[in-house]
Amino acid sequence: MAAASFTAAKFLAPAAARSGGDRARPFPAPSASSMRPLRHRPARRLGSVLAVSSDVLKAAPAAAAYPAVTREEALELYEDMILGRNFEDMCAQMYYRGKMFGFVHLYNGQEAVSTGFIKQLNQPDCVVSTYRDHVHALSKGVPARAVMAELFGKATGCCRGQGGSMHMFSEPHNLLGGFAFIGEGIPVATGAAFAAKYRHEVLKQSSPDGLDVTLAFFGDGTCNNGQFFECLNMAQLWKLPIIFVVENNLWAIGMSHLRSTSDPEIWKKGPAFGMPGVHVDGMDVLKVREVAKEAIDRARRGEGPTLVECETYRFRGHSLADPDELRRPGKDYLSG
Ligand SMILES: Cc1ncc(C[n+]2csc(CCOP(=O)(O)OP(=O)(O)O)c2C)c(N)n1
Ligand SMILES: [Mg+2]
Repeated sequence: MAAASFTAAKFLAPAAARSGGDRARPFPAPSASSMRPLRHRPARRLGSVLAVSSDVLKAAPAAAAYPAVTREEALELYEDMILGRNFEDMCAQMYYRGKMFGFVHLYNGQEAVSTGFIKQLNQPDCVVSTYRDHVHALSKGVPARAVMAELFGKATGCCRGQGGSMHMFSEPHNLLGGFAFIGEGIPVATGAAFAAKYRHEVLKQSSPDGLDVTLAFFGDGTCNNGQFFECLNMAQLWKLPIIFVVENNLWAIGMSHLRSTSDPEIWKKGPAFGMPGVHVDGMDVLKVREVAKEAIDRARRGEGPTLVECETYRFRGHSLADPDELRRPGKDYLSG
C-alpha cells in the first residue's frame, strides 16, 4: 500500500524552506515526533518541485521511534486504506465503462490522510469534504454499497442517487457533504463547529468526551481562496472545535502549488491567525494519526482549531476526465 510506504516520499516536500518560524510551534512536545524533521532549503519556486527523497529517507525515524499502534489499530487503518484504494480503482473501471456520469475525482495516493484523521473521530463528529469525497465517506462509515450506488445514480445511494460523485452526504454519519466549488465546504464546517460549541456551552448537550469535532478537508489550491482565511479567523476568534486539514497534493488541476502560492508552506498560516499550524507527512498514516489525535483532543477540550498541512500526492489525474495516459511513463514530473 503506497500510503504506508516511503517509496513515494520523493514526491513530498516542496522546495521552499521549511525551517519553521518562532510562531510555528506545532503542538506541545509529543507531536514533535510526528513532524518530519525539515532542513532549511533555498526557496525554488517557479522551476518545479524538488525531489527530496534522500533527505526524507535520511530524516525518517527508525522503526522503533514510530508512534505506538496496536495490532488491532494497525489492521483497522490498513483495512480502511485498502478499502479506499480498491473502491477507487473500481470507480475508474466503472467510469470508463460508462456507468457513471459527470466528473469523478479519485483519491488514489491520499488514503493515509483520510484514514489517519477520520478513524480518530466519534460518530457525532462531522466531516466536510470536497469533490474528492468518496474515500472520506468510506472512512466515516458510509457503507461502500451506498457510496457506489450514489455514483451509479441509484435510489439506494446515500443521497438517493441525486448527488453523485461530488456531493456525498450522510446525515447518520455526520458527513456534511462533498462540495464541487472549492472552498465552499470550509464555511459549512466552521458553522458545524460553531453549532457544536453552542450545543456544549449554551444547550449543555455535548457528548461526555467534550465537544463534537469537525474536520474540514480541502486541497492546497483552495488555500488561496478567501473563505479559507475568513474561516481561520472566525474559528480562532471563537475557539471552535475544528481542524482544517489541507491535503497538499502539490497540484490544483494542472497548476503547481509552487507557481500559484506566494508562500507554499500552508501550515504557517495557522500561527498567523493564532492557532497551531502543523506540517505532517501525509503519506504516513501513523504520523497523520498522531497529529490527528492531538488536534482532535485539543478541539474536544475546547482549546480551539488547528491547521494541519498533510503533504501527499495523487497518483491519478485530477479527475477521470484527465486520463492517466497523459502522463508519460517514466517521466518524472516533479524533479524539474
Ligand atoms: C470556486 C471554484 N473555482 C474554481 C473551481 C475549478 N476547480 C476545480 S478543482 C480546482 C483545483 C483545486 O485544487 P486543490 O484545492 O489543490 O484540490 P485537489 O483537486 O488537488 O484535491 C479548481 C480551481 C471550482 N471548482 N470552484
Ligand atoms: Mg491539490
